[in-house]
Amino acid sequence: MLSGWEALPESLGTYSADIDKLFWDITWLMTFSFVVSTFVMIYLFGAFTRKEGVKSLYVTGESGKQLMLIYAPLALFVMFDMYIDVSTAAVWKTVKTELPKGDVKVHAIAQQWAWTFVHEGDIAVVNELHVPAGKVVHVELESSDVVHSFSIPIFRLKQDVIPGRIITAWFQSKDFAAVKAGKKNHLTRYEAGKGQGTVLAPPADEEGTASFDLQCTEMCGVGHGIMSARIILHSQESYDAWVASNRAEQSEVSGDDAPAEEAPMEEGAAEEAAPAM
Ligand SMILES: [Cu+2]
Repeated sequence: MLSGWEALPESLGTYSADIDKLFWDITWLMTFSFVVSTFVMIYLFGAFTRKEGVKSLYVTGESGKQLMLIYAPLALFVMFDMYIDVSTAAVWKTVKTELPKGDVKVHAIAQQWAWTFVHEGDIAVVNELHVPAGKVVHVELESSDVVHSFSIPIFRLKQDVIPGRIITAWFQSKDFAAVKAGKKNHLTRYEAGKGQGTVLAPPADEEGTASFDLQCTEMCGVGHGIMSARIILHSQESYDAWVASNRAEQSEVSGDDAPAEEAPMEEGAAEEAAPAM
């Protein structure tokens, strides 16, 4: 049973509410169109069914009244289309064609079936994207094998990741206090043996962080279903501390006087050195 079911996840990005508005506009326009056309069709089946002693009509659709019946609904649907096209174009421009100046840049490498995020200071982490809340983040997306899709549901961001190209996606979360206040305290997700839609408590956040789902949304092979990751939004202080401590750890790993086998390797840290950017 889907207890705790919600239509959409939290909306915590600067443009996520615009995308939700488009989603609901299109949903209601299509629902209206579907319901009206279905009822008209059912009515016509009954009204114009074969009747004893009544000859069928030969309708050419040329009289003024008949033309009205054709063009009035057509005009209505064209208006719906125009409304959707115009409002979509405005949001598309914001999300996809205009890249605002970035505060933070992350390089993301998709492969079957994991994400490697190379943060500032060459901090490479597998399946964990760390960013400061409230800042414009540029994510340079690259694939080392097949087409993947980078998706962060709370921002309503989706971007295909294409081998041979580097595509820059961007997002900006609400500020940290708003993110914390907006985070729902449950996740509806799959857990083996319990079935789809099981309500689970999310993993506990560390002080100064809030974590959310990040996933691949392109069928990219047999392990596609396990290609999920986390985005960890930090308060500015927490982010600065995270960068400082991980940068120090990484330089210890690569330092001449620190033998690699003694260097602490954080769980989830990349096995290999960060690729040159
Ligand atoms: Cu994938």
